[in-house]
This record gives sequence, C-alpha cells and structure tokens, in this order.
Amino acid sequence: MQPKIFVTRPLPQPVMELLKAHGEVELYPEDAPIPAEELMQACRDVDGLLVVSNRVTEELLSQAKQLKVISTPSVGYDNIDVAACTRRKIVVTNTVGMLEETTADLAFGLLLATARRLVEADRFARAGRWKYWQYNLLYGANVYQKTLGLIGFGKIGQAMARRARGFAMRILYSTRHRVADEIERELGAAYVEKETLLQQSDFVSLHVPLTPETRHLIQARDLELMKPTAFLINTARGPVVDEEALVSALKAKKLAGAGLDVFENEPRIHPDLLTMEQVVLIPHLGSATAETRLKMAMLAAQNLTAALSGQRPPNVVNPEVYR
Ligand code: 8YV
Repeated sequence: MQPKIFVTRPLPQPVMELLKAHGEVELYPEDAPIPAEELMQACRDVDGLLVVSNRVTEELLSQAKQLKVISTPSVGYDNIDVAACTRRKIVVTNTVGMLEETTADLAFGLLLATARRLVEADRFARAGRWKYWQYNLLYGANVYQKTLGLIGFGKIGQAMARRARGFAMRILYSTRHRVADEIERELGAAYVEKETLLQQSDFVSLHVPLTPETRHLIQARDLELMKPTAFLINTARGPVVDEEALVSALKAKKLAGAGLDVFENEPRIHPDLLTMEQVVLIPHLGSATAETRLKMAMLAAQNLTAALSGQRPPNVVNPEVYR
C-alpha cells in the first residue's frame, strides 16, 4: 500500500510531482494556514506530513497514529512539538542550508532600509510632499564603518557578517557556542558577551532560533543598554523580543529605530508600531524569493519521501529517533 502524505499548502508543481511519485497525496489547497481542527482530522491516517507554519501539537500527534515523518520547508521548527515527536519516534526534518543567504540578504536590506529611512522616504515621495531639494531632508544613519552586533552566529548570522564586511563594519557577535578561531578571523568577528554587544553596537541583528531559552532574550533591561542612536533588526522570531518592551523603548527614544520582519503574535502587529515612522515593518519575508522557496519545498519533499522509503533524510532535527 502506498503511504499517505498530507501537504498543508499548494507547493510548486515539480515538488507535488515528487510527492505523488512516492505516495497518495492530499493537499489543503489554500496558501493560508489550515484550521487546526481540520489539520487534526487530516492527519488521522497519514504517514507523512509536510507542514508550513501550522502548529503541530501533542494533541494532534496523539490522533495521528500512523505518522512517521513531519517535514517543514523552513529552518525554524518552533511550531512543532519536537520532543513529543521524538517520544513517538516521528522523524522531524527542516531545510537547513537552503535559505540562510536569502534571509541574510533580507536582514541586511532591512538594516539599510531602517538606517536610511527608505520606506519613510518612499511614503514622503508618494504623498507628493517633495517640493524642492533640501539640505537636511530625511537624514539617516551611516552604515559604513559602524558596529554590527550579531546575536546568534549560525549560518544566517555568519552570512550577515560576510555582508557587513563589504560595508567595512566592525563585527561583534554573541552566541551560546563560540565559533572556531579560523571562522572569527575569516569573518573579522569578535566574540563578546551580550551586554557588551548591546552597549557597543550601532545595529543589533538577531539570528537565534526560538527556544524556551531565547524567548524574550531581548527585554526592557537589554534595550536599556543600547545606544539611543542604535537600531534593532529582527528577522529571527518575534517572541525573541519582548514586543511591549520594544514599543516602550522606541517611544522613550532608548533606541533610534527597528527593522522587523517577525512579530510576537503574527500576523498581528502591535498597533503602536504601526504609527511609528522610525520602524520598518515587513510580513515575515526572510526566505521569500521564488528560487529559494522552490529549493526549500523541494528539499522538504525529499526529506519526507526519504523517510517514508525507510532512508535517513539528510536534515533530521531529532536524530534521537534513530537511536
Ligand atoms: C519560512 C522561516 O518561510 O525558515 C524559517 O524558519 O522563518 C521562513 O523561511 C517560514 O517559517 C514558513 O515555513
């Protein structure tokens, strides 16, 4: 009997074809989250689940007695209760290696847009407010030769460092596991404690996964340490920042601005952020290019079909299931 596969979003045709070659595929046809109850129903008799952004809870898993593999086309997997999957010997896979450069492009773009007020300037121009060239119109902040503080120094953090070198930036990083000397030398990055990084950086960019340890990693006391001229860039996960504290700090001018791709309660954006000129707000677009999304979806399908064929997929996030 062919394995049953459930896919929560329409994916590019070659990806769907690959899945169909390996099993009986059922698809939620909208590019929107499937309602939780419907997902639970759909998973009752499936062997493989390819899930985008929906939460995969213990409750869902308890109903999904046949499930052997869950594959997500993302690097983050905080939407999946991985510990509960491991207890049930369900393999969980992600798409590490596919989207880091694309996400770093966006993070650096957000940094530039925030520093140079690009979105505000666009709003100004479109509103017909540009009457004549002005010497002091829409001053921004220099990026060149400034200090960039990277919190989290995995693949995306390091890709940011490579971009920052082109801007002759001084690069600081803080992370749980300090990287090898060669990598520090190659990227010209100095390891410092988070407090030092916050105090010295002109731009603080977040590149950690969301885990219980990183939830609210940036709180009021951290924002307090930042320079009043500094900017916070978040393309990681919204809950890494205490959004209420960020709003208060921005209002009190404890920092100069923020570039945010992710939010604490997506897709809700804090209403006060919506009124602030010094923030750039974009809807979770880190990996959003056609090329990268295709590669992510393809790898997610390959991970899924490998596991269903009894092979060990290359991107297993819970290798304990094989012990
Ligand atoms: C995904 C992301 O597109 O990879 C991640 O962790 O945040 C994005 O690239 C998004 O999570 C949907 O799966």
